Amino acid sequence: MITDSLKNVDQEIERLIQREIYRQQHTLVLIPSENYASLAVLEAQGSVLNNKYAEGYIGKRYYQGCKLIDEIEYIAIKRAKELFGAEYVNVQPHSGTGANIAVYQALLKPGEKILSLKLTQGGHLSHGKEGSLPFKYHTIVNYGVDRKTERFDLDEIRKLAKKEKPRLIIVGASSYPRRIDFKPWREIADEIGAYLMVDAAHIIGLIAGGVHPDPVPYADVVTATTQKTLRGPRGAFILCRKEFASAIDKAVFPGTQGGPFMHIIAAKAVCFKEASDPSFKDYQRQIVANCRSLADVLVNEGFRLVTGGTDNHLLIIDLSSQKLTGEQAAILLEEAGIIVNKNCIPFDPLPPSITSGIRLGTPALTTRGMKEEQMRLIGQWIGEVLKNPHKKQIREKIRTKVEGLCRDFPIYKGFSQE
Ligand code: DSN
Repeated sequence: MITDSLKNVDQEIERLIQREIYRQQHTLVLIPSENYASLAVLEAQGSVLNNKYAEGYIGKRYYQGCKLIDEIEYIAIKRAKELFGAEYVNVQPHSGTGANIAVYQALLKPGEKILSLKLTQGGHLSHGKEGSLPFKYHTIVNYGVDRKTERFDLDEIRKLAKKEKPRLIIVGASSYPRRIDFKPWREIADEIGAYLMVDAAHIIGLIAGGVHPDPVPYADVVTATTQKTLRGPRGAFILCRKEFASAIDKAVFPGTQGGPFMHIIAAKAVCFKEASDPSFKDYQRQIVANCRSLADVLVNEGFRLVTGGTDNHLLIIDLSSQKLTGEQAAILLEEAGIIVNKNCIPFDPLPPSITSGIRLGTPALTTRGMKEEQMRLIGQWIGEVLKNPHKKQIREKIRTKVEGLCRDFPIYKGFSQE
């Protein structure tokens, strides 16, 4: 049985994977945290490295048979260090949330305070939302964005930091469409003697491509995922100053994880190699150019964007004046083959399960090779669908156009196009 193909062993799952290939190929993915990993990344991820246990770190494993595993982890670390200019790297975290929890464990004592961005104004669950692990073990204080500009107001954040005196300040967001300069955040952290952690999960590819300010010179610790703008496997890594290396390593293993996923670490190494290629900079530049172009079309179509636009890979449409909720808009767009997610706007009167906004991003479309010309089309289609919520025939018409565009920009050449 172990040499048989998936098709022979489990047709139910194989069929669903085939259908998912079809879905990915024939829809336009505008979820800013999604992307298409290369076949090389997928190959490493699906390799026999899956079979190996390697608890511990290079040269200090709790299992035999780890010589090649050590080489793979060494290469992944070396490439990440070079790519980001970091003093120290841990490539073992299974996920972004896991990496963040490991940082809290490494830097904080139970009860110590964290200052982070409010979830409903762009933050992330793992930055201390009620019900999360950090919420249970730490005091969480949130900053938000300015009501008028919808951007960070550093004077207000400095005042809050001085009043609350957190031990850790987290900068990082899941839905903040503007560039973040990390220097003033470092200054605020220094003024109150706090650690500065940057959660760069969303923007890490932009940072690697040189199209977003670099947090590494300013942060004590940077966490990031590999599957988003970095276009690698699902997983995470931590960059830190040398002085935190041992605490971070211990917090990842055995603090919060057991055996590392060596097939994923190999795929991370491939992803870091791909991100070091000069063409990756072009890719990142195009992500940002595409997002600006999409924003311009949407504004021309009459939509209000949170902060008025974008500097990075994502934007948020405020639908309050369209009399549509984010949930309704996301469902309507999916019917037309356009995949987005509902998202709170700052000071949203609606709960996160409904929302007044949708979040759109361009990393996946840009991987398909789409440029400004396609963004203009897609922006107009989004406008047509959202301005005609009661017209099913419009969604059907757009769906046909979407499929045509998808055929012109295949994701994986040679994969089933049916
Ligand atoms: N769930 C991710 C996102 O979509 O932004 C963050 O982890």
